[in-house]
Amino acid sequence: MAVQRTFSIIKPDATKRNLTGAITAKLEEAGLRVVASKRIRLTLEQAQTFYAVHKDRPFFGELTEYMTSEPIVVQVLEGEDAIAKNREVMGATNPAEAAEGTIRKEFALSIGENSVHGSDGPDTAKEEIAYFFSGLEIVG
Ligand code: RTP
Ligand code: MG
Repeated sequence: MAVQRTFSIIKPDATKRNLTGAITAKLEEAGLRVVASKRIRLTLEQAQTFYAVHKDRPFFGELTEYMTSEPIVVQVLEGEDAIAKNREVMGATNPAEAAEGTIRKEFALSIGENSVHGSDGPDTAKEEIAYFFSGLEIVG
């Protein structure tokens, strides 16, 4: 597997509880390198654009409100097989189903307030990175 980049978000429930460092440590321990990082506050319009794929789902309103409720930390992660590796260390969407040792098992509060986002494939990784970062902000 080649070196890949993926996009990660430390979500509002986690920044609010001061877990940015603890979550970043888990990502780094999994072999992922943080090659870009910034703390931002999403507008509702930005959250709706980012999660447009879920616009017809019943939780869309709740999800986009939540994502704007506190600052988030957006990151680009780099490493061997980074997309799958990040999904693995995040754990299942629902923390009740997440494996031991994963970020969501350890930190997530609920299926909605689940502490992290990670791109689900190469195309979304590319799109999501480009939505939040310019080339100059990513230093590999
Ligand atoms: P993410 O996109 O945030 O990395 O998470 P994911 O792939 O594991 O989950 P996805 O199905 O893409 O859902 C996106 C986010 O929507 C919230 N959600 N709430 N209330 C619910 O039933 C529900 N289902 C999903 C979660 O914050 C999830 O991460
Ligand atoms: Mg997803």
